[in-house]
Amino acid sequence: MKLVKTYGRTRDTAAALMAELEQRGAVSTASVEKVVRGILADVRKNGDKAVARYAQQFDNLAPKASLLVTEEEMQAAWEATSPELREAMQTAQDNIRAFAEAQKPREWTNTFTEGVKTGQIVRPLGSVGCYVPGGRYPLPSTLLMTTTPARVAGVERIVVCSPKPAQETLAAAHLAGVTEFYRIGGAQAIAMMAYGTSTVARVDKIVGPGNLFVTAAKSIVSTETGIDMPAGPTEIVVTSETGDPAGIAADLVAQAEHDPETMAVLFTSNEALGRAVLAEVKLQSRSNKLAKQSLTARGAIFVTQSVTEAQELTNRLAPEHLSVDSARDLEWVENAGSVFVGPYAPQSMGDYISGPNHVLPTGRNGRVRGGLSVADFVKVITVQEYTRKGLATLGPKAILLAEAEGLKGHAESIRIKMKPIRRK
Ligand code: HSO
Ligand code: ZN
Repeated sequence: MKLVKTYGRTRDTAAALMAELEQRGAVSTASVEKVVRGILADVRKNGDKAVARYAQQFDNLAPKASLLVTEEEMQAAWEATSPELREAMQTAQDNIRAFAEAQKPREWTNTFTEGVKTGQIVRPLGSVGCYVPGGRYPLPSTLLMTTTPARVAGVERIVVCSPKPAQETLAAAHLAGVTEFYRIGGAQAIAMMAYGTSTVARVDKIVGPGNLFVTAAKSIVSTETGIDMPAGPTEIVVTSETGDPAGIAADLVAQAEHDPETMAVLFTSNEALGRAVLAEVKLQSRSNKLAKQSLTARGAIFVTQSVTEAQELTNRLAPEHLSVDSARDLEWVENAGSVFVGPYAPQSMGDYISGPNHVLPTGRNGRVRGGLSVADFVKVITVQEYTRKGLATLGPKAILLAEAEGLKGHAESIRIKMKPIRRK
């Protein structure tokens, strides 16, 4: 982890480092795009055969082994899980569900003009594919975070793909009521769900985080399949003036252990705090190899000239996770996936159990959307209904607008409906 001041002698270094961190979303998937396109094309053309070949090659699946995990396997995994862990999973699921219920888009109708009723109806997607990463760590929490809002939305078919699923992941799948689970990962899993094969039907939308290959594959298939967002390697920003160095360092080290690509940043105008966090991070990451690796590559403490500058730089990075000192800070937050407020809100609580989703926008996508939510699993369909009187009121103005655009047929379609209907 390095410490740079945004002013004085290190001003240019700080600006260059900031620019590098801002670029990372776009740059990183480009490096794997060619390989990924090859895998996608292969699966699209050769279907199950290609999928099986990649599963053997990348996930060491035995040639005859079935990709489909049976419900009995998931049940057995649940039964082999300790009662304490089962209860923790249950509590996590309850909180994720309650939060998703509260986020559900509502149906409504309103009459803004007499005789013109407008509104919206909400319908679930027909099918979704939830990607649950399995490489470095088993992530049963991600299985709950992706499937629970889908279920709350009312999605009928929920498919899960995860490479080499651990017992804990299978147990979570049982708890979530998953019935279609494939042990496959990477770009080939995304291709299978996006294009379908002769044994696996395609899905309407693919959600969930993943490594560079998965993220690149999702963005490529997004021209024909819905996706949630590019959720790539984790990012943490802490923006603090008064925080506790040990607590801040612990959050940075925690997210840094996910992936060598993790970005971990502290913005503060308080130089003493910056230096104390630097020392703490060294201490706390000593025996955490992965965390050390990512903190060396993309760990930075920016000591800023002012509090406002720290806030501006934070919004520029639009981080996946953001920790701030108090609720007053929410006023300046413009871009972030999820915000953690105060000294007693470890980011890891959000990873597991608070209720808000941990599938969050990375690579500066916090500028355009927040985390995965039940809204990602529904369509909000708009509705409009006219009475004759309503059409008589708004029709003439619409005709003027249509004529201004030179669209005669549009104008005429309104005129004709404005006349009384002749019944034969
Ligand atoms: N921090 C990750 C989610 C996660 N952490 C899962 C632990 N398990 C991305 O938000
Ligand atoms: Zn995490």
